[in-house]
Amino acid sequence: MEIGFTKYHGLGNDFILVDNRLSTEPELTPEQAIKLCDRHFGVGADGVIFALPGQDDTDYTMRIFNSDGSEPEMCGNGIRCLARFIADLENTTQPGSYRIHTLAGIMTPQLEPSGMVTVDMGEPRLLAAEIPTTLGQPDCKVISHPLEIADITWKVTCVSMGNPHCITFVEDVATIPLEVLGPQFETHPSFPKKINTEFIQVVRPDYLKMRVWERGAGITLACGTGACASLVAAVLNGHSDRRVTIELPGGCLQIEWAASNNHLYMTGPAEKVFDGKVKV
Ligand code: ZDP
Repeated sequence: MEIGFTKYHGLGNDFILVDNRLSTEPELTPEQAIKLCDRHFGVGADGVIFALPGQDDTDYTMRIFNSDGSEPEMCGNGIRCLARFIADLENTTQPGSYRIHTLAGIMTPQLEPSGMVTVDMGEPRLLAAEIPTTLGQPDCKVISHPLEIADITWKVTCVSMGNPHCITFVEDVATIPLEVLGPQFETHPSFPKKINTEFIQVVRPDYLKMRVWERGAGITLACGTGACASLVAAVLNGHSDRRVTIELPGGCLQIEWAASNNHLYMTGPAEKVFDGKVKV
């Protein structure tokens, strides 16, 4: 079988987008997604995203497989790419917004006249049981909590943006051996659904630097849900303002945690790379 796809990226966090509007089930299996994401034997991507028909009064449903075939609840850079993909499918250049059903609830990406995409990412979840993590008490927040990994006691803050994140503040993100630490955080028994791991350097209260090891995908150049979770962690620890620029290896995202409604708003680019067809 041959399948059509379009490759997009948000700050180098890259995805294979599939027009899945004719079926309510993804047109690829997780095994096929693993093969297509392979950078040597496939198309190459951090994940595969399906644009499915909407449900519960939404315009579209988004599903995503990580490059290891696991299915996360949400994907921040991915949903910006999905919004751009839908606008391309609908053949519209009008700035507009979409209501997208995800496993983490309804998200609303908005195409800006500038070409950027702003997404209402909803509210963060902070209780240990909601992350989920076994650190601390189930009904308490996990803020600057000790966690021993690789013979170091890290002070971690946990935030769910629908998917789970563990954030650690460090002096200098450049010196963190991410490929060594990432897998140990990801699979630590304190995180029953595994974890996305962010290291954050506070440059100024309005400017953070971030490096990320993603659950199911490893080192990526950017992570939108991770950037949102990291802002929440920075505010909870008294390190930053509620509106920041976050610099990732692939570029910058603007993130705001609105005091008025507790929602996170993420603004960043989403760019088409190419269309293709591939045998699966
Ligand atoms: O939670 C997970 O398993 C993540 N790997 C999902 C992907 C997150 C993403 N990088 C983002 O931008 O939020 C797409």
